[in-house]
Formats: sequence, structure tokens, C-alpha cells
Amino acid sequence: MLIKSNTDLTEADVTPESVYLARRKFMKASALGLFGLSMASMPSALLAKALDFQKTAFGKNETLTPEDVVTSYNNFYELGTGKNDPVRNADELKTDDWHIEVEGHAEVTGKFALEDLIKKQQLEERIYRLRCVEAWSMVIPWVGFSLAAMLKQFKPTSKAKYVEFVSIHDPENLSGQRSVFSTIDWPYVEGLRMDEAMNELSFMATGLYGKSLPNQNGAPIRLVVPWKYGFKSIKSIVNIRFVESMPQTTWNDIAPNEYGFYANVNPKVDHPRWSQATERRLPSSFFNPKRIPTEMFNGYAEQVAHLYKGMDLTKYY
Ligand SMILES: Nc1nc2c(c(=O)[nH]1)N[C@H]1C(S)=C(S)[C@@H](COP(=O)(O)O)O[C@H]1N2
Ligand SMILES: [Mo]
Repeated sequence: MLIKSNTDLTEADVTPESVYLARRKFMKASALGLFGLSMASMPSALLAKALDFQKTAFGKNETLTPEDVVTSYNNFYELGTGKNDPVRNADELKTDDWHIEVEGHAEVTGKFALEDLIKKQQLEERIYRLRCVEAWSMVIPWVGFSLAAMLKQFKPTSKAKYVEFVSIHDPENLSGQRSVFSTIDWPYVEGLRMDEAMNELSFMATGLYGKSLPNQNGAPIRLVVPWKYGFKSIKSIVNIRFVESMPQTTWNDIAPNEYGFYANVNPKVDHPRWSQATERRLPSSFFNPKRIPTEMFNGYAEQVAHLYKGMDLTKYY
């Protein structure tokens, strides 16, 4: 499924990144200057912006999953259920003039323009492993900022025990939200316990591989929680709610016996239909399957195991 046909190859696949970006810059400049076209006439999805960010030590010794795999093998059911659907349908996601509405138990609530929220943060790069509950994994260089840094500015009150995130709801444009076969009750919802949200690993990504997020990866802003199964890392966020009780989350709602609220990566707790003891590290193929052992908390136990002290993780899966 990772073998691409020629027609699927984009310019980025065959051109070194730096050359590709420089050429793009030139094309953008000439489109604006020489031909007098406005930015508005260009689909924003096609303008991957180079980002200013600081490198960090997170994952510095990891082998990265190639960018074309990260951006063409996706789960984003709003854009279709096939792994290649999100990249093919990426332009259905409209990211212009993005706002996030902050609600619930916090002193500062309201609707905020994304750019104003980002302006307050220092962007950094963190290389994290992403382990999907379907037993494949990747290593992705995200760009963004700590979730805690963002949440603190809203001054959550002592009543805020959980934080709930909601994705874009736009059935007019998102074909996956119109599909009669969809089992999801849209919009996609996820959540974290407050102390999980405030953990240093919880991350808001606005980019990957040094550029703004491609639509298929959850533009313009998505959560990344590296010690939990990938479905917790909700994409294209439009609502953040500070709530008192555990939010009803999308996959837990569909199949509570298969997907829990916590969804911590755990090689010892199998999915009812498959083992979670190992994972397929992408890119892999039939001849080179690259099965590796799955680590407790996806290898982040040192940072997060204390959050679950005394909890029976076979019960709170
Ligand atoms: N809104 C939304 N967020 C989502 C999903 C989705 O279908 N819709 N899929 C999740 C799943 S199952 C995974 S594994 C990751 C995949 O992220 P990636 O495509 O950037 O690798 O996104 C998660 N976030
Ligand atoms: Mo996933």
C-alpha cells in the first residue's frame, strides 16, 4: 500500500526539499508580483509555509519516517476512511480564518483567532513516535508548542478536571462527514484528564518537517499525545472545553469495549481483535515488515507513568 503509482508522485517526491521550497517561493513571488494575482486566489492548502522554530532534544536519536509517508498514509475520517483518502481529499478542508472557541471552567474564555494564539508561543520542534491503535507506527518531527503553555493562559479553575477538544464540523465540504457509511457521530471529539493535558509531553502541532501542517495531518492545529494511541491526537481543532466530568470521546463512543478513554499505549493489553505487543514501523513492506516490540506508554514511561499510579490499566485502557 506504500507503493505509489507514477501519477501519485508529487514534485516533492523527486526534488530535494530545499530546491522545492525555493522554487515554490519563486513561483509565489512571481504569481503575486508579475502576474498580479492575489494570495486569496491560491488554495491555502497548497502553500506550505516554512516555519521559524527552535530545535529540541526530544527524539533526537530517532530515525524519522520519510515525509512523503507521514503525509500520504493517514487516518482522518473526515476526509475518507482509506489511508490515501486524506491526501487525495485534502482540499476539502478549509483552513482560512481559523478560530478556536474556548469554553467552560476557565477565567478566560471566548473565540480566539488562531494566529493570535500562536503569536504568544515560541515554536519548537519535537520528534515523537506515533503509535496507532491499528498497530503501525511512525516517527514524526512536529513543530508547535506545549499544550500546557497554551491552556495556562485561559486560567482554568479548580472545577476543570478534564479538557475536551472538538474537530471541525463542515459536512458541506468534508465528504467523510456526509458519508452514509460513517459510524462516527460528527464532530470528532477527544479529551484528556487535566494532569495529562498539563504534562510536558502534550503538544499542539501547527507544523511538521519544518513547515505548516498539511491538511491531511490536521491543519491548521492538532493535538499530539505521544504516549497514547494515535486516535487521541485529534486534528483540526475548533473547540477547547474545560469540563468537570470525563468527556464522551469519539472512538470510545463507537466501541467502548475496544477503545477506552485513556488509550495509553500498552503492549500487555491487547485490542479484542489483535495483539498490541508489536507494531509495524513505517515505511514497511511485505518483504521488509519492520515489526518491532511496542513499548509501555510508547517508550515515554519515565515522563508519564506516575500519572497512572495505582490504576488498573487493564480496566482503565
Ligand atoms: N479529527 C480527527 N482526528 C484524528 C483522526 C480522525 O479521523 N479525525 N484520526 C486519528 C488517528 S486514528 C490517528 S492514528 C492520527 C493520525 O495522524 P496522522 O495522519 O497525522 O499520522 O490522527 C488521529 N486524529
Ligand atoms: Mo490511529
